[in-house]
Amino acid sequence: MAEETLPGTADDDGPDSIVLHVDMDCFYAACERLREPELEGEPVVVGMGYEPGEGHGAVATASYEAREFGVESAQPISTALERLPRIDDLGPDDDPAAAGHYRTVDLEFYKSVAADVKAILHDCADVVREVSIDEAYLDVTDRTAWDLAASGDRTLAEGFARYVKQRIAREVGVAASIGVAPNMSTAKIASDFDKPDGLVVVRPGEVRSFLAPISVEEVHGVGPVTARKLGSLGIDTAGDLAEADASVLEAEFGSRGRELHERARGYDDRTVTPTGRPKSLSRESAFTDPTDDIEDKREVVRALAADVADRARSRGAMYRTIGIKVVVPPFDINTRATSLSGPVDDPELVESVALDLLDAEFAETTVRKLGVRVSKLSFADADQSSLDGWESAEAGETGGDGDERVSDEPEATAGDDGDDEPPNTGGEAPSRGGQSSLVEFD
Ligand code: TTP
Ligand code: MG
Repeated sequence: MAEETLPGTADDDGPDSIVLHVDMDCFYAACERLREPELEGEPVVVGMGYEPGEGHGAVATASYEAREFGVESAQPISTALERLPRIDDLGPDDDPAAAGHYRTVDLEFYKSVAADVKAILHDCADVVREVSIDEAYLDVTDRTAWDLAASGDRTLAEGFARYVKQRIAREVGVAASIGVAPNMSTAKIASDFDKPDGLVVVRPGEVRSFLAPISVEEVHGVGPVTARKLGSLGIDTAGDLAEADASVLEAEFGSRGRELHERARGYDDRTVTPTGRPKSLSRESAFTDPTDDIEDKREVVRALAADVADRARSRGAMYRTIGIKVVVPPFDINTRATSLSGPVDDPELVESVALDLLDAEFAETTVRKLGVRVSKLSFADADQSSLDGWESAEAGETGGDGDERVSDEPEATAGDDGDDEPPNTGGEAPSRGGQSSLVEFD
């Protein structure tokens, strides 16, 4: 179907992407129901500190039945208990219909359920960006299409999303809400739009009209502070934001203002970048003072090589390229790499190739920072790699040299959803929520 591309409705350099945002419904409570099916349909609160005498703690999540009583995430447990007494503490005259089941957070169990969900997601998409324990973006552009299915009223993409949802429900037993859209920020809003058990599809031509009535707080990158400021400018909905004068927004919020304006108008050119399956594994280390001493440099490269090879092995990753990075003061970044004939898992080879690359060109160079990277990864055990991906918050780790970082990430991440940060904060600082920072070589 050769539809003309209207300015502002689609990107100009290719077909519209198909992004799924998957977010599990009342996830911890859903996990508790897996092992206690009798909790199905009951108000369930998962949190800490509800035992008599404990008195403090917070709600992690509440089932939708418990939310009816005004119980919600991050609430003090004392407030939750006032609104929804614990069923075990009821007296003989109390009404059991107005009481809830309280359970203690068991993160290990929830992680294991999450790993099962993520394995399905990796199976359904080529690119999966895991955002939190119960949330991920999938790029499925190459797996389905925006075309209408044979029935005529639904897109193939919708059928694909329904399939993902059903697989999670059947194989793991927990419910997901899914948003489908041509970009990440719209998909995220869509997944939240009809929770629980939602499936909301926003087709490429519908993005702006879908967003228009939505509160600005829902727009990616708008937190409470920005929302208040926007409110004072009379901007309450994404539609208001889309129609606002870009120069006014820029004056108030800088370049971020323009970005928020774009988002509200349905533009979001971020691509889904993977977390669960890194493209490369690297580690780098800075010298306190730049050095040209070859033995000092070799020693650092050996340690970095051992570390990278070790991590590759623990993730079940084989590599076909081994490279180094050499930073010459102040910021001259040099990378060199050697390609192998096939994938290997060979720590000694990582060390010898990295040392050869160092010796060949940088034996006498004064360096500020060195790095070692393995890339062109292939994974022997996909499930293990996705499980690791859950916990990929290790970037920004500091080591003995004070500026040592680890990266499994191909790119800087966007700002966290719902946070009051600029949507495209890159840079080397790790952002909130376990996202990684830009420490990739190239
Ligand atoms: P969310 O996806 O925010 O919430 P949810 O899955 O419980 O409910 P919804 O149906 O609205 O998506 O968070 C996922 C899990 O993270 C949640 O089950 C518990 C945990 N969590 C906390 O521990 N504290 C919090 O403040 C929040 C928001 C979540
Ligand atoms: Mg959730």
